[in-house]
Amino acid sequence: MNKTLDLRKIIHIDMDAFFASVEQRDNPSLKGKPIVVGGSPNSRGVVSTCSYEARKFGIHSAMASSKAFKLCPKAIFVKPDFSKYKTASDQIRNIFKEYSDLVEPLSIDEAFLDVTQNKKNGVSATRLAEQILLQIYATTQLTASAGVSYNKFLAKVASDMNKPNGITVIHPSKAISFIENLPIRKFFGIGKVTEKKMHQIGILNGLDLKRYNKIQLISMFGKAGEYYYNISRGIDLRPVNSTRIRKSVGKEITLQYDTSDIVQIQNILQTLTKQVSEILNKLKLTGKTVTLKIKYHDFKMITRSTTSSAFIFRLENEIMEYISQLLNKVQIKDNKIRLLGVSVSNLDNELTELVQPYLPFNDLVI
Ligand code: DCP
Ligand code: CA
Ligand code: CA
Repeated sequence: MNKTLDLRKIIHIDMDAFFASVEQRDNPSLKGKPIVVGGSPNSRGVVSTCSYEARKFGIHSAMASSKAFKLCPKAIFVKPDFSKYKTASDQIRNIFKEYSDLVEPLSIDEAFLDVTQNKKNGVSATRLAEQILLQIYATTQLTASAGVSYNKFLAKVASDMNKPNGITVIHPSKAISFIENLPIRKFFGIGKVTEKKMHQIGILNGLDLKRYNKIQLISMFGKAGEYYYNISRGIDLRPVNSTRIRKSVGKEITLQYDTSDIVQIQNILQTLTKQVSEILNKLKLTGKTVTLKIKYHDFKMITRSTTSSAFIFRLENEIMEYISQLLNKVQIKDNKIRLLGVSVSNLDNELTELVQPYLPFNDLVI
């Protein structure tokens, strides 16, 4: 594709306050009120999301529920019901497929659509986005927002500009000035850590970012530097991928109480290993690499891996044998553990298996 002449039409759709909106839809007494979906405030639970009414109090995803309660004591706390969210997620994906064959779900509540070639000939991308939002509402009674532009980066950033129930179009002629004025915090693909690093060296917006050349950015940020260089110039040639390949299978869990009890730790790892093995079996996958993840009481996180030369990891016992060896090599005694994870990667698939949407089960407690 010609770098300077990217003539695609990309739409990014993202549901508004997704879990919270589903709960308000299904229980009208919650409508118009500050509600928090997630763990209860008197456990170690976290906020999955909250209604827009609750956001006014400063509550947001991944915040401790106890803190959310302090910010807004009158907020109503609702336990997540993942089966309802999955149903709505499937419904919106079916709608997307009516518009294009090139649909890439990015998580449970959002997707990219490449509508350069679409199934509703002769209609502009903006009109298509309007139709999709209307159809989502008619089918699910939920609202979504859309971003329309010529690449994924711009479409994704745009969908967030006019929430809820809004459409933002970034025309190619406006893209450069839009990016120049965009705060780094809003850049899709720049996480909190990188944002902080950029702020420290005075990169606050797209224009600041553009002042650095490619070599400087790569020396500061590694491979991602090239991506930053390109997006600051409105260039993002990543295709919309309707067939992403699964890269790993993993399970992790936050413990209800931090522990250094080795027997308890082994039991939990056995349970996680069993779950991972079941998924591998179901998908008929084997892997070469086993990884143990540990987060300590002080939030320090480590991962330890073993890679075999062959695809040998599918069965529970085989995976567990290596997990136990990895566990033997890590320090536990003086630092209690708050989270454990097991994953198998380097999979043998050439499958066109869709990546399962990541469901943040941080709140799972055993
Ligand atoms: N989610 C979660 N834990 C997180 C982030 C999100 O459980 N740390 C869940 C709850 C959200 C859903 O994923 O409803 C979608 O996440 P979004 O980031 O798209 O947030 P929302 O849809 O809730 O709000 P917005 O309207 O800002 O998109
Ligand atoms: Ca959303
Ligand atoms: Ca989302």
